[in-house]
Amino acid sequence: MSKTPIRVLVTGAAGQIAYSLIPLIGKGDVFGPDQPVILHLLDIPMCQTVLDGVVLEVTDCAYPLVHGVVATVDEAVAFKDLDAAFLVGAMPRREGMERKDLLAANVKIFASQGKALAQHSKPTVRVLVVGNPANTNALICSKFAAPKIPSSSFTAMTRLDENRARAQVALNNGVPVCGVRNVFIWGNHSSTQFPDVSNATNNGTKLPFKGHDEGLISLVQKRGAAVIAARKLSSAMSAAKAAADHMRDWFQGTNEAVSMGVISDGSKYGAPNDVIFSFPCVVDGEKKWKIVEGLSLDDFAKNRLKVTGEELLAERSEALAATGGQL
Ligand code: NAX
Repeated sequence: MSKTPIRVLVTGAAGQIAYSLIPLIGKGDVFGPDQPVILHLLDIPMCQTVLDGVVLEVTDCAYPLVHGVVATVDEAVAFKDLDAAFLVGAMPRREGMERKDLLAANVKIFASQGKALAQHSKPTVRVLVVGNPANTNALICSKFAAPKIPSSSFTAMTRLDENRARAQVALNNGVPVCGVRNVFIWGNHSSTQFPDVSNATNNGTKLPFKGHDEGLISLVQKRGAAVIAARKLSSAMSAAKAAADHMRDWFQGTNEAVSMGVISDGSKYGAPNDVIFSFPCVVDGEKKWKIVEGLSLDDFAKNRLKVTGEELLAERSEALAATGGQL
């Protein structure tokens, strides 16, 4: 018997990440080769025409698994009965914009989308925030969706950073990337993130660890800027692939540890309480993630986690201030 279609939202649907992400969803790479989807596509009114064009192309792709498309600029329509949401659309940083203005603009967007999730989506919806600042946007969104949707149903994407680091480990060791695992991103999806290769394995065998590689850490932290410098556009193909990897592992489960920005309760690895912090996670068959425990952190790593945790706390206070006392 064929499965009931699930409703999957992509926001920022007229943008460049969505243009690479929608095909991965349509082909079954995310929710499985036998899981039909109804695509919900949201963008802002200014981008309505581009959104219409995306719908023309999705239609022309004739994906067997796409059982419907709901393209809209209305949040109430976009968030109706969702099973999964990729929140990709966000306010980009404009020239001269300070971090606090950027945070305030995004708080407005993610507060509104949090309310819309609570009001219109299924209480079991799983929400992946890609739009930057992804960790803090996810936190704000979860707070406005509470208590109907648990904070554990909100995650932020650090999988692109993990994929970048895995690829570098593979290159440095002269092995194909497919066997490389246990490369983790800790903390914020920002330049304070800590790419940690100390546990890296190839085909299940531990790779030699000769101390933290500042070159690799810096390369991963600055990779987004390198792509912009070369392409004159930010990462889109790789960002979409990472978003698909993240949601696939969340929806379908994984025994392999993968990096996910998840709510921290302050009890693991010294990360602060009540921030969305990237940890190594595994996911069970019920779509429940769990932070991998028992990894050892040396002083270098502990210090990096402290720095990125402090940045997340600072972002949180600025974002909460921007809610104007609503939280
Ligand atoms: P684009 O500018 O190509 O597309 C963004 C789209 O979002 C636009 O069509 C815009 O109209 C729409 N949008 C803005 N506000 C919206 C709202 N309130 N509701 C619905 N749609 C809205 O950007 P793109 O390259 O697709 O990047 C999207 C976001 O991903 C950015 O915030 C970017 O910083 C972030 N990224 C996050 C990454 C991560 O690892 N977490 C990596 C890639 C990427 O840089």
